[in-house]
Amino acid sequence: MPITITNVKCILTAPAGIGLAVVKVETSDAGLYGVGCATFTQRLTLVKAAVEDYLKPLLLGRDVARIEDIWQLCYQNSYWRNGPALNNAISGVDQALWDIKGKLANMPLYDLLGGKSRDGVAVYRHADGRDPQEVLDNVYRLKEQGIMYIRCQLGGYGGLAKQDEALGRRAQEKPYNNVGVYGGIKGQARSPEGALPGEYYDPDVYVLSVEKMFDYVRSRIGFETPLLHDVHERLPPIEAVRFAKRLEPYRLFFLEDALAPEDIEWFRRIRQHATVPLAMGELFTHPLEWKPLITEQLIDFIRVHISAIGGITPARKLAALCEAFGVRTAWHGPGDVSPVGHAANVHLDLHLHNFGIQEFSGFPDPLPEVFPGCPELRDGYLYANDKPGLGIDIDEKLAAKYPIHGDTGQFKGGVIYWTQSRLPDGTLWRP
Ligand code: GCO
Ligand code: MG
Repeated sequence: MPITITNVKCILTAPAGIGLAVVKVETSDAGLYGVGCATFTQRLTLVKAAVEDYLKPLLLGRDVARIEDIWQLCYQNSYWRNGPALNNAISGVDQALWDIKGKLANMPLYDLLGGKSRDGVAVYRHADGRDPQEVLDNVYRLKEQGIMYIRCQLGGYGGLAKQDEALGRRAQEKPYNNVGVYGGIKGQARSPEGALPGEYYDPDVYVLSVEKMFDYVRSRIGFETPLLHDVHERLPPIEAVRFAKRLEPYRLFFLEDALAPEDIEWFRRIRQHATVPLAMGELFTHPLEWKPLITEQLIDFIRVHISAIGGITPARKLAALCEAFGVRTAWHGPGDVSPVGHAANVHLDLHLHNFGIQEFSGFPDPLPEVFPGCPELRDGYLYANDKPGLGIDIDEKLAAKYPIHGDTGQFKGGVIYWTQSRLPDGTLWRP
């Protein structure tokens, strides 16, 4: 008698101030359930509706064992497909079904997938700062914690902020990434009279200051510490080509999101002019975005947000495609991946031969309390516990104490600010 799905629900919670979405799939076997990450923090209630209004009626009564069939069913059921909201909803179900399968097999997911290829997952963490010295201070701080790979950002992503009375906040004083300044170095953008509110930045100031920052850091720590940088799609394509070339002397481990998904054909130009290893993918939702980059070896690390491509089922297939072309994994691992999603990252990282590196944003309190079983970080490596499935749970009662709402750091009353990035003349530029 198959074990069947009896309930599918999407829990929204913001214990550490960033909105998270976790799907719980309950079954006909009393007490047996699975959890999965569905976190698209900018549109959480959309994901919840997709799960509870559409996937739940589709899935009730179906056999929990049929993960592949259920994934394909959810994927094509909406006819239009490959968008972030629906993919995240599917991911929540998919990860929960893998969690259930591990529990039934009494195996941690990494074992179910074929066992460990390594015993710990090397991570990179973020060193941010308002000036090169502050970045350097944070590099030293992370090295003292045993972190071996370090992403360096000068004032968040690319930009700089402009005080914004209309939006009632001083973005540049808002801490971001826990160490940096949200929106970057203030006071260097000029904008015309009457310019609209937004997170202003100047691409020229950005590239010139980051080049100086790496020169400053490298000249003081040498070249033994692998450093990374995230462009976050903030440059016109030709400027990204020039920037990649200019960063070659600083021997980066990788340069991330040098281009926006809309400009991926420019990776061919970057490859022609620069040898810096390239990482891309956190914004991807459609296979046609990653296929050419992998099959033409235009990138070196795939950076997808696993729930944004539909979960563990597609991630395994993507990793296999990457292995055939010498591309390694570097799954997206920011604060807007739930601890359940981080656990899924780590199980895949432990198993996959072509693992590259794992981004890790940390589990600030009270996340470990709301999500018992979080992977543990020790001396630069993440470790999953050996419990069956994903090895993590959600305490629903505790989660309910941290409702998502306007001022959870990313938006007020549903309006997100940090993605309202503008060039000095006020032109909106992708965030
Ligand atoms: C990263 C990402 C994030 C994103 C965030 C969007 O490299 O971790 O760029 O910082 O900006 O996940 O919601
Ligand atoms: Mg990024």
